[in-house]
Amino acid sequence: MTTATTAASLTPDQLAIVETTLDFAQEHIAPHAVAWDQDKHFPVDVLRRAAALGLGGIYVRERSGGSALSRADGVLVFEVLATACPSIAGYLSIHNMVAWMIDRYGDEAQRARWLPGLCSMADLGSYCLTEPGAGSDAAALRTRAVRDGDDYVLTGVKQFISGAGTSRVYVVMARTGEDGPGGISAFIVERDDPGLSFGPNEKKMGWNAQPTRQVILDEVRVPADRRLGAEGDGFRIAMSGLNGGRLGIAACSLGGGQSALHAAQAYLADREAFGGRLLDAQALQFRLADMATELAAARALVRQAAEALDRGDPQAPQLCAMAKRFATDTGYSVADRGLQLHGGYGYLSEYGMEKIVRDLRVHQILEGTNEIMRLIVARGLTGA
Ligand code: FAD
Ligand code: 2MC
Repeated sequence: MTTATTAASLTPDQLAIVETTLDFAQEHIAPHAVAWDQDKHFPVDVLRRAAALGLGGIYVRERSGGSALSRADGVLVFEVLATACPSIAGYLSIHNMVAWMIDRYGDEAQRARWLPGLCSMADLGSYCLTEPGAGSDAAALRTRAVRDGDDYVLTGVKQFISGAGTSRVYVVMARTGEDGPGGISAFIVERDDPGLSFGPNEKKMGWNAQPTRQVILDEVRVPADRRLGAEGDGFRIAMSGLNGGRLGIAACSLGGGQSALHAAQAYLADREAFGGRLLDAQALQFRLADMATELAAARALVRQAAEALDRGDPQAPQLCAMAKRFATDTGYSVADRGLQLHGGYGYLSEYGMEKIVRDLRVHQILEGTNEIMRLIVARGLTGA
């Protein structure tokens, strides 16, 4: 949700995007978010409604059927959606990363084949990099894609895949060559390809409104035209997708934190103790002031990184890592303080606060842990 300060710096188009997305989030997501979390319900119908507003292919070119928005626009969308539910917004960010990768690195035939379904969200997308033995050290992945005539045969296991089982389109990073990042290629695998199966839906602390499963590839044979980009380019493609993905997750943390701040302020205005409103206690006002200040700082950094990515600044990967680290730590900390300000009620599910805390916790882990974000920033500083 934009504050008065950020609203002043938005273009009329961006203000319209924020307004439309906010209306959608408040009408179609917020009223159901707590129940979806409890029931572990993945609301694919609501995602398709979001796609009707252009949110299925946010960064996809218009001629490929997308909305052709910038990253600076995208972070506004994800912040607003996450005020209603960080888990739904987080999945949508991943889906958009997949759609963008196919638009950016695919050929005409691949764009024509997969983007209409992804943009309308008739088909959902998943991003498959992590493996049981390779998470932070993603370049150590062991899933193999062996060339066999006009086909590749993929074998391996992908771990923690968001949307898996429900998604139809999987961008899978697999090894076609030597050890290390240079031996990795990217492939598009479909849910119905023989040999593809899924593990059980993981039981998680948060992000319960979307499934997380293993993706198991047992000699999945795909034609060579399923390769995305050149052989050996898969790691760079995967990383370039994550630059934008990290901004999306950062923005989702801003949205979750912002809604926790609003809820805490409303709660303190309503709650009476010691002969007056809790909101009139200066100690608590100062807590709100700190929460608002930290969110504003994080929002400014996310925006700066998004603008850097939009203009192709060579420092963009470092800025995206900084923004992801800072905004996800800030969002989690603000949400936790918002819970504390609700006293015991913050701990009850029906108030929605504990859900925000649980949902935002994983943002410090996925799309590169915050330790890995520090590693990326430090490498940029030291040139190591
Ligand atoms: P590890 O790499 O084993 O790390 C363990 C700990 O060591 C961490 O604290 C880490 O920060 C630290 N560490 C590791 N290396 C270093 C280092 N060099 N310096 C300092 N600290 C270090 N992956 C996908 O590909 N697609 C998805 O859709 C997806 N969705 C996910 C959804 C959920 C709910 C979760 C929990 C994860 C998801 N992931 C997904 C995986 C996620 O990206 C990884 O969990 C993450 O990258 C960390 O990898 P790991 O779990 O193997 O931890
Ligand atoms: N943007 C563009 N290119 C990048 C890049 C980035 N952010 N990061 C690396 N590259 C390029 C790099 O420039 C190099 O290219 P070239 O060969 O042309 O020189 C190549 O990729 C190899 O990079 P490194 O030498 O830096 O590779 P290394 O193995 O040392 O470390 C590291 C890379 C640690 C930064 C990477 O493995 C990483 O980001 N790990 C975290 C994994 C991760 O984020 N997983 C998220 C899974 S998805 C998820 O969680 C979801 C919820 C969807």
